[in-house]
Amino acid sequence: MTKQLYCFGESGHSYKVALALTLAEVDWDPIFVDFFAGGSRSPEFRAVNEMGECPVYVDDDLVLTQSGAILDHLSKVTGKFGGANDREASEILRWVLWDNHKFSSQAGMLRFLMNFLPEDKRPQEVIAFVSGRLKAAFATLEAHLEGRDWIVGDTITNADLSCCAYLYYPEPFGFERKDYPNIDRWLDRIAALPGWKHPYDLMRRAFPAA
Ligand SMILES: N[C@@H](CCC(=O)N[C@@H](CS)C(=O)NCC(=O)O)C(=O)O
Repeated sequence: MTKQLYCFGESGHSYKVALALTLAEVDWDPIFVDFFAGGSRSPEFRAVNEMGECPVYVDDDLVLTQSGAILDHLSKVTGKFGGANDREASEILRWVLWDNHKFSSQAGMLRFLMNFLPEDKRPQEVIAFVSGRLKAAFATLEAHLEGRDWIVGDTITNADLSCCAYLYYPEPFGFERKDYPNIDRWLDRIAALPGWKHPYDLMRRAFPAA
């Protein structure tokens, strides 16, 4: 049976998994969740994921949520992106946890507040606070990538797939690639991998292109 991913184009957390599946050449079908119309809050969706979040990965009787857990599962199945040894696997986990706590979580929230909320509902104080925290996280990643091609080891891993998730989107949230040359080169490196696709080319968007 083809694997399925509950997702939507604007969801960077979903993109992590969509990209892992695509780069690993696994057949999968997206199931569109109309997030901005409350799709992740419906009783039907809650029955699929009690946490009310995308992505949800379905493979036969396996239903798995949390992008980090899904990436880890896919590595076990495909043998890809999980690191070369136990030490690298622990390093990858460290960055995936950091990403979920400090990086993609804040980037996703900020991009939502600055682009998808109606203009008169955008909370400027919250935007300023989250922007400051996200800037510090960008500095952490930029420094780590100094002299490195990949976040962990010498090839792409789940650490890269997790951390890059929000950085190819066009909607502004204070991230300019020119301000972070190491991140800029790293994003080009990922995008040059055979089979790479932009999130909007992998998953249906809720907001069509302007
Ligand atoms: N840590 C989760 C975050 C997932 C997440 O926040 N997904 C967003 C869409 S990008 C969502 O569904 N949010 C619903 C909500 O916050 O109510 C993961 O990595 O899967």
